[in-house]
Amino acid sequence: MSAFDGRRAVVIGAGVAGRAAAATLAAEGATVLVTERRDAGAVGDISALGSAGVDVRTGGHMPADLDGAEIVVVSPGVPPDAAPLVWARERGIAVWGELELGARLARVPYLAVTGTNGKTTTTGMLAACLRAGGIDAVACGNIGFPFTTAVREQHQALVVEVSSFQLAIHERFHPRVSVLVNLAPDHLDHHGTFEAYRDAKAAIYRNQRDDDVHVGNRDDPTAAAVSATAPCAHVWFGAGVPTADGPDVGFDGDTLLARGSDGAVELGSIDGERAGHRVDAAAAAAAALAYGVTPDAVRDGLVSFEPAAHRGELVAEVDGVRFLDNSKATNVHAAAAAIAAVRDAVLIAGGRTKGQDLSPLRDTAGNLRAVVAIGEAAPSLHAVYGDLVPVHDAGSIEDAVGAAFAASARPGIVLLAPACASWDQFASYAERGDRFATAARALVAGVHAGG
Ligand code: UMA
Repeated sequence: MSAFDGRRAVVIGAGVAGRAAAATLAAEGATVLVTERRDAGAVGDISALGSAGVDVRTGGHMPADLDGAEIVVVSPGVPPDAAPLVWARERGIAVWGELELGARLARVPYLAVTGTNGKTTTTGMLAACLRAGGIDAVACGNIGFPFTTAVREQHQALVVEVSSFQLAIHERFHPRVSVLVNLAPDHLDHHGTFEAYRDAKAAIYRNQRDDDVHVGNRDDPTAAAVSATAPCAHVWFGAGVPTADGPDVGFDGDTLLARGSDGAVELGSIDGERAGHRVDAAAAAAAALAYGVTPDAVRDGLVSFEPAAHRGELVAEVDGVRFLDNSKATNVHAAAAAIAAVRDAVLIAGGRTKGQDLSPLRDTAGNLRAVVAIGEAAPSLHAVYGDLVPVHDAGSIEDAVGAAFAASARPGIVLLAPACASWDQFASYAERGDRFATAARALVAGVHAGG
């Protein structure tokens, strides 16, 4: 009998995480209600929940939704002060996130990856290294495949990408190996302060003990300070050559190396398309080795890994103008890294700032010939760049593509690196990137027609 048999659970939010949590709770024998702020028409097809015996109430939250509830499971993006969470706390009902539910159901060891940027690539690379080492491992969590679904499948290990939203409210999440890839301000509208965001990230290792491992970034002082206090063994990665005084995993030129008892062990070359993922590769390799995967398997895993979409890929080339989609650059740190890799480019940026200060982007103006501003952040982008490069406004991503194409050199680069969340204009960064790519490809017709 499951610990959830006959218990009444309420899930807040009918997005990806909420649906997964509801289906898992129902499969574990709980009586489940999903309550969703949006109207039914906006939520999409939820018939699968009905088939699984889950009740769904759309169009807003009401105190009566919580009647009889023993557990409230909250979707990661629901603000901490949202009304249903306040009601639950007032009534003394336990509020869990998906990490808590997943941790209570996990039957196999799991590794966890967090950080401000590069989480998804590191998670994918780490899972690929484990699989190359003969371990049936799956990447899950914030990456888009919910942890609460993955725990019910048959695997030997899980590699969980965890966000600050998820980490902020767990109690029992206990990874064997945890990774903090890097740390810079993000999601300040959700957490309130950078300190609260940082503390949420630090919660990744809260339950780790002596025989667990935390992997930290030696070259990121903010992240390293957080990593240093992990209550378990440490492994460090960095850009330098691994030595007794340097990182345990690092680089000599493009060659990734790990410090071994008989000198350095080669883990392959991180060059070509992978050159933008050096930090992620070093972090993933360090975590895989810490989990017991052999250097040969790490090398094979890194070679087999295919980076996911919206992380700087070339999506169209029109009249000598290359369109690069880095829609996943949803904060200043990620956008600045993407802009640093281009010259004389037109930047498309903007969206919801999430409380970030965009002014550090001023340092990137030397790599740009123009900026096209979209979404809520447009006034802030004028303030950041207005006295340095021309800034144009666009009401939609399609208009932005047209304006950027017009402003670009021939040959030239148009870079989508928004530095902001997509949520003011799109359902997700993926939708924003897809529409950017579609609009860029559509320019071909116009160019051939002489437009
Ligand atoms: N909602 C309510 N009441 C509220 C607030 C929201 O009902 O008061 C509803 C919304 O109307 C919506 C649902 O809750 O229907 C949205 O839930 P959500 O924002 O938690 O999104 P999900 O679709 O469940 O996706 C979440 C993660 N999203 C966020 O953390 C914002 C996904 O990460 C993740 O892949 C998925 O769970 C599976 O675990 C995305 C993300 O952008 C990729 N993450 C952020 C990031 O990476 O920076 C943290």
